Amino acid sequence: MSDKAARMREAFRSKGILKVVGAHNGLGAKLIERSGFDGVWASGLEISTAYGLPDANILTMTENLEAARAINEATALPVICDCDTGYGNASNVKHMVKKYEAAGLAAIVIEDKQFPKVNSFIPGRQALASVEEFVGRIRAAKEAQRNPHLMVFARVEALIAGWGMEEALRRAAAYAEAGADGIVIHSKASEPEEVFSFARRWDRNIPLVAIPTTYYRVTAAELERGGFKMVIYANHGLRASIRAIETTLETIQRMGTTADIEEKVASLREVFELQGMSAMREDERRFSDGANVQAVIPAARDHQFQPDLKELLKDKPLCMLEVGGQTLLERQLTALHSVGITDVVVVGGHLHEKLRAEGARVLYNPDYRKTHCAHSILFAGEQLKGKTVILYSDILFDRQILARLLGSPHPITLVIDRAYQTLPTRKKALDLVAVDDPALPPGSPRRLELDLYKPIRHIGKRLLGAQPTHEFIGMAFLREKGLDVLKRAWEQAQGEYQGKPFYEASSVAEADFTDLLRYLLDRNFQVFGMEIEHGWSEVHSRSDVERAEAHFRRSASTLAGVQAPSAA
Ligand code: SPV
Ligand code: MG
Repeated sequence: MSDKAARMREAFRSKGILKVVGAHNGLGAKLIERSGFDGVWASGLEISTAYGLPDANILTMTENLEAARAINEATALPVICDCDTGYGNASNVKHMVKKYEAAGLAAIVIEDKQFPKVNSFIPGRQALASVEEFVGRIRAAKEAQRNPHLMVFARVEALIAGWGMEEALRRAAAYAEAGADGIVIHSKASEPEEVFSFARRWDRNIPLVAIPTTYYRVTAAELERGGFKMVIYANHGLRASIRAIETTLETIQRMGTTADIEEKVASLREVFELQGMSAMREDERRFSDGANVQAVIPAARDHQFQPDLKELLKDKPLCMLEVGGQTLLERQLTALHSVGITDVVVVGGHLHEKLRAEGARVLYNPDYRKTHCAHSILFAGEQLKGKTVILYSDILFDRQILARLLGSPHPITLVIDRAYQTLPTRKKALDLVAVDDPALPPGSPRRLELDLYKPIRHIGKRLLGAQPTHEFIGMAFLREKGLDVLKRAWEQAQGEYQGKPFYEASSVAEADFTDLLRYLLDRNFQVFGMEIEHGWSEVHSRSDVERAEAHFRRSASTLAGVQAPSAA
């Protein structure tokens, strides 16, 4: 039953007394739902107060409807709407019912006073409508409704206006006769006796509702025993929040700091939870480019051959190295998550027992000493399916690069950096790339199209006979076809190159990913490079670590801790 009106009718039949609490916005509704109540009262008093205005029909029907709509949309609970007098005569009521019903509200309550009304607890000015005229409003409401489940409650104000019990009963009976689905009998007495005596004499088979604002000692169980089917705690959320806000403000003013109240107020985490932030993040993940993409991080290698990291890496693999308070792997996982990639396989080897990869699967390549990167990537074997990101475990990078990479239409795309040519010479043998499209000579006209993806001609540590144009950064994106081709190539190469060197590797087992890519290029399979300029760093030396640390310090101070730095 998705219709809240239908569900509420059902609840009246199947449950004991329904407990309903007043709200003026979606937040109130959520808190009420979280506390296990049966419904939300879209209270005129609360909504007026939230605007800082008297509860006296100052707000228009549209404004009250907007508030009720926001309340309704924030909760799965049925919302019972305080519609005051119905904003005029029977014609106004008809229009109003159409609008409230269309907004999916479960019930409306109209009171038998004259428009403009004032709140029932304001002495004087509680002028009642004539019974006949109000009966017209009820009949108009019932005639206007299209959803047979929508409940129309008549609220009897005779006790409030001081017209006595007989008048209250006479009116309630007339409204029931006119088709009202329930009666709210309102009272400003400090004891419940008045409403109990009404209920004792009530002989119709439609539910009675109490609003025990002034006779607050009464319990829900007593009201239930007295014949009531619903109790509305009309304004207690509002009143509680006024007091809590005031106390907080007074403390801040007096202390000149929020230090004393930090522990007493709701945490931002709780606030985000109430907003539905985690559900939103989950949606973003599901609908993002990265949904259905997996990642493989080969992290099996012993990087202790990097001399100035020897000390730092004596008891952990490189991906567990902390840079700026987080390990390389944590930073990579955060970047992957930020583009929606949550299916991550980390292939460990050297000191794999020290791998901590929260939310990722860790595979152990026991042959890590005798094998190399290509083996580690393809070691994931059967577990590799569909779109796949390959990410070397020794790089930090701007997550925008990763986000852009996922947009590549090509079967295999490598991220290639053209800035490498301008960098000081590095000791390590680099993964070099040559593409057809060299840098533009000075004086070239501006190009409109950005040739983001460039066909790769050569790749390797040495490019025999070709001028390197880029460096492969250790990040690649394989679409389904690219992954299939890579897997098949790996199998073929095992047979073809058994016992022989494989490009720059002394055997296939020791092949680097670039050797395997070369094998593909030699078989005329087109691999593309996505060009970048800077925005990443390998971590192979103490100076790499220091530069990265400085970067994270700078980003943290620029962003003043509001947002995570963008480099992974
Ligand atoms: C409201 O909450 O606006 C009500 C209930 O109408 S009472 O304030 O008790 O009249
Ligand atoms: Mg009201």
